[in-house]
Amino acid sequence: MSSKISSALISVYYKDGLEPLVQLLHQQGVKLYSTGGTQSFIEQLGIPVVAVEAITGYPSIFGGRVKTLHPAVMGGILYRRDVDSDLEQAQKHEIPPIDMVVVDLYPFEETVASGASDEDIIEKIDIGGISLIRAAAKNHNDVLIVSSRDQYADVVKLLTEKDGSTDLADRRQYAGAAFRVTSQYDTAIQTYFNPAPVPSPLGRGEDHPRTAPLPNGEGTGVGLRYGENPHQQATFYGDLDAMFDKLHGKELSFNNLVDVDACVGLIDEFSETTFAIIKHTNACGIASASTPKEAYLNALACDPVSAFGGVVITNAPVDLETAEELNKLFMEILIAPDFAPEALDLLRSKKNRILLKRKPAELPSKLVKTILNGLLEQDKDNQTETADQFKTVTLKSPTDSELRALEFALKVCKHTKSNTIVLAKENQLLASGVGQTSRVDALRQAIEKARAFGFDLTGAVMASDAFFPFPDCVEIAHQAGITAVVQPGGSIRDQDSIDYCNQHGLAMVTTGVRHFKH
Ligand code: 93A
Repeated sequence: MSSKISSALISVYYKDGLEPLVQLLHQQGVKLYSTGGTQSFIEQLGIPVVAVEAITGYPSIFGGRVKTLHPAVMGGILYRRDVDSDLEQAQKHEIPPIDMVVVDLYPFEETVASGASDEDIIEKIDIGGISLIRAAAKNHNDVLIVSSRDQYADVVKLLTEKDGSTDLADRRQYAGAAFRVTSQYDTAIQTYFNPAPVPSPLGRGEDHPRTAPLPNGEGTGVGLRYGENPHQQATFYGDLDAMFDKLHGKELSFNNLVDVDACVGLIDEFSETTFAIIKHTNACGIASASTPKEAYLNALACDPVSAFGGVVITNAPVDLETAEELNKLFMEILIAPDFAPEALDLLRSKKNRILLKRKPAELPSKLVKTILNGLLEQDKDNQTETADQFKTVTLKSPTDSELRALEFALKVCKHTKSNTIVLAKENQLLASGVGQTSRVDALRQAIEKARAFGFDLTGAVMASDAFFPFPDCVEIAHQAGITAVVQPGGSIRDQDSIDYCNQHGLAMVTTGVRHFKH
């Protein structure tokens, strides 16, 4: 139903951008009502405007807290133009119709962000404006609500095109936008009144607990110092306290948390005593051994250069002799299920090093990431293939030692960015090629790295996250001394790689399971 606007109430905090709308309404013969500051602004434009007090018969009182909160104003917006008794009552109480409402609310969030006092913030909780918006949106059958400065240009276009009238569909659309405005406004207020508890071990210090509502509107997150880079804001949503006790060190950063996540996923593949060192979510060292010290030293030996500033994780309690070795490394974080008291004393000697004691907590089985204007959800890659599931496809079978090395390499491979090739010997990573656009590049990178750190690849094994499209990888691997290979298989040219292995005495097993990680 098209209806012509004959009167409008305008009450806006920021006046900028308002002029073209006011000019148009004036040209279209709309009677304008307004509140103090807005009224002055309109008068300065030389446009006639009636003070809202002329409707209410009341001045603005209590420092402006009550300006438009009056039955004559709310009634003028809310009465139903098609209900006889409403029309009669409006007439009886001399309530003039208000067909359009334009509001720009007190800037609550902006005031909070400015670091204003509690008193000033409370004063910026808009009551009258929000009531005007809700009333007009409720009665969108008869009234057009403009609830944001962002809408001025569109409203000018609409009223120009329709010569000062609107359709019910237009008004309903603006009502929907209005309820979004009021909802977000109230969410900001409730967030201010109910800040998220600051998680003691891992969250921000008490200095500035910036909080944000969860994307689904429930609960709150914890503000981090910044995101992946200092110019990016960031928030963590979740309960780290359930996973770790922080025993020492500074606040965890966004990148720390991402690496901690990668570490936890990797170490959980291993039941024997294992140490892993992570840089940018990939393992730059990992080894299993009979003692924690040996496991750590073997992990470090893989790439002591990258280990600098890394995140270290173990599945074994840290004893003093291991702590003495660990203490020589500059690391961001050390995660362990437990620490011997003397080990903890020693490791605490470095001020910024973060020490996390891991608790036995269940992790979600799903993984979510945002893409484009939505999100993707998938099961986590919780499948790990063991030697008894390997299918030997070459004439030669891997030796027992090679089988154990292949199992080890495959576990690491699963947790390394694709495309990846992982080179290992029994219980120790030798090198990996990480996040390459070609598998051959990943292999070449791995071989070069292993040699740079003094490893002889003779008798080493290779794991690939996906199949070999051509036999070039097995050829390069063989030339480097590698003797056994694990890969998913499934390429139409599998046989070319198998033939090469058979001709040169390599053992190859397939798993049938790809482990891309992006
Ligand atoms: O303090 S209020 O909550 N009480 C009111 O009755 C009221 N009516 C409008 N604030 C009220 N407003 C707000 O005043 C509007 O939302 C707008 O932000 C502002 C415009 O005031 P002025 O026209 O005096 O600059």
